[in-house]
Amino acid sequence: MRVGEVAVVGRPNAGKSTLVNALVGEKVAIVSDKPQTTRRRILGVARRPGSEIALIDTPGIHRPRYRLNAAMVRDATDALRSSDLVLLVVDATEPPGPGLGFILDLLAEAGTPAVLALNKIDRLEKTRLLPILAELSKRHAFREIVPISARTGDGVERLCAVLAANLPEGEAAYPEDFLTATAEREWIAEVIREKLLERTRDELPFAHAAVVESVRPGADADVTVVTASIVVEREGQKGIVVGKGGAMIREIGKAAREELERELGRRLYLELTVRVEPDWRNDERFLARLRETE
Ligand SMILES: Nc1nc2c(ncn2[C@@H]2O[C@H](COP(=O)(O)OP(=O)(O)OP(=O)(O)O)[C@@H](O)[C@H]2O)c(=O)[nH]1
Ligand SMILES: [Mg+2]
Repeated sequence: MRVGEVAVVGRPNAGKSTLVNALVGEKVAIVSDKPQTTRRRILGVARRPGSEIALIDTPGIHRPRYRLNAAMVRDATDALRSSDLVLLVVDATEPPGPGLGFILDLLAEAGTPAVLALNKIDRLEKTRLLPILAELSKRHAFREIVPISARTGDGVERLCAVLAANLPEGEAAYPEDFLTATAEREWIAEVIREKLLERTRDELPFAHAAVVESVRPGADADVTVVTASIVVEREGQKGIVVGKGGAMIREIGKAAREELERELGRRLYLELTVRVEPDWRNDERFLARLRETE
């Protein structure tokens, strides 16, 4: 068996979570078209005959301006240093800039072996691929560079084989049906965030958090009652999330409930509210509470 931990790192929005979901074969991480969607490490186990790959999805590495972001970047760099292998995901449609240079410096410094996945090739003309591959191979001694599309699945199985081949031999570390370590209430909060991210723009995607306050059985035995809140920084943002006559928050709640009911296989009653916590992104106590479930 090839077994080990692979830290999936890269710039925000490169497609790390999409790729982790594709490799695992189940949705273990939320995805959105906004940067900084993933805010903490997420484990997803990918199994193939002869291999068990513990993928650690991480927040995109960026220049942090708040304590929240400093903790996100720390999560990513810790994973990069402590894993058996790094999988660097690069968006092929973005010109390589200083942000990528910073990650390559981290890689060189950590000395962890690394594979590069050049993602989103479905959006690239074939003739443009070669010069990008040549440029990236000059920047770091990658074990291998694999062009992929996490969205269409193109190249993903080849990448999986490359990852396995670069892991040590060992014995399976997780029970056969184990996919992720995310606790249920944490996952509920993530799905709420995903539905909000799908429907908002500008500063809101960065300025919100979701907190699940309680999960308990309802009066009706087959219903679970969840109380949760979306936290924003200002009254104006609260107005946007609530929407006209409560339309937006109802829509977010409905979309989250429908997905969660499908995934959890039971009925949910989701009580969703919005509240303002000024400057929560710098509030150590609030951030500690967000991470409590880890
Ligand atoms: N066209 C195309 N889009 C992709 C591909 N992979 C991911 N995306 C899109 O890119 C966006 C970002 O994807 P995510 O998986 O959330 O990216 P991430 O790297 O996890 O982002 P952060 O968590 O914010 O760091 C989403 O809109 C995805 O649908 C791909 O192969 N092709
Ligand atoms: Mg992500």
